[in-house]
Amino acid sequence: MTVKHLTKAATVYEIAACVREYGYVVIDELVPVELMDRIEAELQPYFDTTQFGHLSELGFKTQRTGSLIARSPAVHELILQETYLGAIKALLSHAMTVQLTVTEVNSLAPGAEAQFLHQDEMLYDRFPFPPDYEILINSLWALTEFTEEMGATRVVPGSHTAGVGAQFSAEDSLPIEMKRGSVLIFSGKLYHGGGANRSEQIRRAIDIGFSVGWVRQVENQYLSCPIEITRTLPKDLLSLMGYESTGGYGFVGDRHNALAVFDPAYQPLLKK
Ligand SMILES: O=C(O)CCC(=O)C(=O)O
Ligand SMILES: [Fe+2]
Repeated sequence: MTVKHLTKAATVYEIAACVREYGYVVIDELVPVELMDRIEAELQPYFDTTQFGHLSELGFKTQRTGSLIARSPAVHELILQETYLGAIKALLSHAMTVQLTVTEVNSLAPGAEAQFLHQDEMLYDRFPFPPDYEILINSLWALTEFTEEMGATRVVPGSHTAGVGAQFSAEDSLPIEMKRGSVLIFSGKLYHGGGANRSEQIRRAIDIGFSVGWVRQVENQYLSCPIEITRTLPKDLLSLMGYESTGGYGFVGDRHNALAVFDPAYQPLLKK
């Protein structure tokens, strides 16, 4: 078994095809290290004050620093990276709307133990979604380098077809080693977990997750970003945060598009 890697020249279709076939793909050095430096500088004050996890599933030596839209303007560039977002939208194109479901940095301190292998989809009450229906696509950007020793995320290749309740052991999994600025994109059905950090360095992943628009967000985007900041954001980001309404869900007032709260130019969904 080898880890599936693509270069940053890969097309949206190649990326989506890999995720469909293997359950995941790594795109090497998709964004410059300089963007990672800016994100790190913007988030450092929050890293310094984030508490460690209080559940073994979340890691007693793992910090999860959220609200990245509000806290790091540079993260907006990451989320809106064209090839990356194009691939995510292609993988969720069966949904009327695609939304951000989580934005947080997972920091594994030295001594952090390996996380249990799991499917991210299980967050939704372990509901057995159809095997051919993707509810969420997750991604982990390497804010620091990812080596096996530092606790690189481990994936079980092809396990996205195994279904709810499948059992895998650490030997079935591979470490996703990658350089800063690279990204691991994976299906919500893929079995994976954070590795054990046996190094002296902190391993940091920027976890940006997307889901179909009709499930509840894992991280509440409406409250994670103060309205004063939300008002300044571009429409593409507002839509991803969940402020895009369809004819069926997400409206405000008299069936108005919720985006009209920020700019009346976004027309009501229904014309008089
Ligand atoms: O940080 C990681 O390597 C993976 C974390 C993860 O999969 C999770 O918390 O759901
Ligand atoms: Fe996970």
